[in-house]
Amino acid sequence: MDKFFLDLGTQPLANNFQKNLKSQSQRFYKLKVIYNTHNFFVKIHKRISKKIMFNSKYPYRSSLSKTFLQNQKKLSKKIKIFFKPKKILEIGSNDGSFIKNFSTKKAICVEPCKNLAKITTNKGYKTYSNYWDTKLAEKIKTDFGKVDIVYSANTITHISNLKNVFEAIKKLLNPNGVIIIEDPSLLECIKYNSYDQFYNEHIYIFSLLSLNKFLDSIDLCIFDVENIKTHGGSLRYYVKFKKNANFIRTKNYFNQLKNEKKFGLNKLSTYLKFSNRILKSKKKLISILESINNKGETIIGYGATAKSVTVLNFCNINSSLIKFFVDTTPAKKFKYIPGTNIFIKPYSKKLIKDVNYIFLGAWNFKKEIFNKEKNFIKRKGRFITHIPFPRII
Ligand code: DWN
Repeated sequence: MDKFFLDLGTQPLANNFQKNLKSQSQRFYKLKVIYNTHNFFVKIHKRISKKIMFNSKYPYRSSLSKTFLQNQKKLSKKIKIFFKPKKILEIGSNDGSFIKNFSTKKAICVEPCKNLAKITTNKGYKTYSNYWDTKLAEKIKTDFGKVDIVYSANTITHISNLKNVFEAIKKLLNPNGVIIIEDPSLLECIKYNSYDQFYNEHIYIFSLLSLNKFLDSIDLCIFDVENIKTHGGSLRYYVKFKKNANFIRTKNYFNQLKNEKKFGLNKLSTYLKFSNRILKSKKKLISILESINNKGETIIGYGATAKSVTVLNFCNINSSLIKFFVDTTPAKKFKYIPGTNIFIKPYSKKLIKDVNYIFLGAWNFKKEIFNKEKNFIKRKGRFITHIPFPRII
């Protein structure tokens, strides 16, 4: 049974960055989060058409973070050593941050956003600029035959029809093949109050509990999981056909399942408590920002993430509290954060030179950013974060 537990108000599309404020009168959608007591899935209640969200204007570029690139390089090495794939397919290849670790002869990309698909095509990778479904899987099978590894990071949670997603993968995967999926971890999200993982693109936030039950019902089996640090705490799932006897369930798998149950991811009360914490987090963040502004200090934001859009719109934060954001993404510069009047300036050290307070929009890259901004920290500049609770660091 579906149970509402969190109301994040009305939200614009998290990646709909606009050049002028007039077009900020864009559509807003109610954002409510649901827990299903039967299948343990946590999902948002309203689905927006994929064509509206993922099109040729999609700005997010996965190669812009060093941390992410390093993680993907490390995983690629592991895949080559352990699984020795002859053919690998990536669903949601973005700008090729992962696939670039594989030869163009072995790798196939699927990326519906044409602006991104163009990047991997230009690098010589066969890239299908289509939405992932059974029809596309059939086409790829005809063109290339079956594959040994299907990899997908931060994509499957964005697709509404999970049954179709996995039926499509099953069509294309060799009987001894492996599916590797990584997405934000529900356990980390609930533990660390990262309510900003919920936005229109993130239809689901997976747990091992929910995905396990679902995949089991369609003859697939998760045999291993890894807790990884990307995107504020993600889970990497290793999945095989049930009939494939090559892999057995690991200690990590059982530990994760135990931890999720121990934390209460299978209980509605856990989500209701989380929702209460989020209401407190909202009040506290506003009061911190207001008190700094009242002292006549300026606050700027760092990293115009999709997550920030949820926070800023949920907390009604505008440019009177955070003057502007800096961001390295080319397609976000000189635009406004969706739903707000906060402008995004292209990142430069100069912009940070004279401010004393920075709101960490990209809190998931805290380590990388702290490393980059050693001078700011040295001169006693302070960061503001809302994760795991609002505070000045
Ligand atoms: O699932 C999704 C994830 C993977 O990416 C998508 N639906 C949308 C997007 O979410 P996000 O925008 O919250 O992702 P990030 O990776 O947390 O975004 C980081 C942002 O911060 C980028 O706009 C780049 C920016 N940044 C920066 O300006 N300087 C990041 C770093 C590390 C920096 O040093």
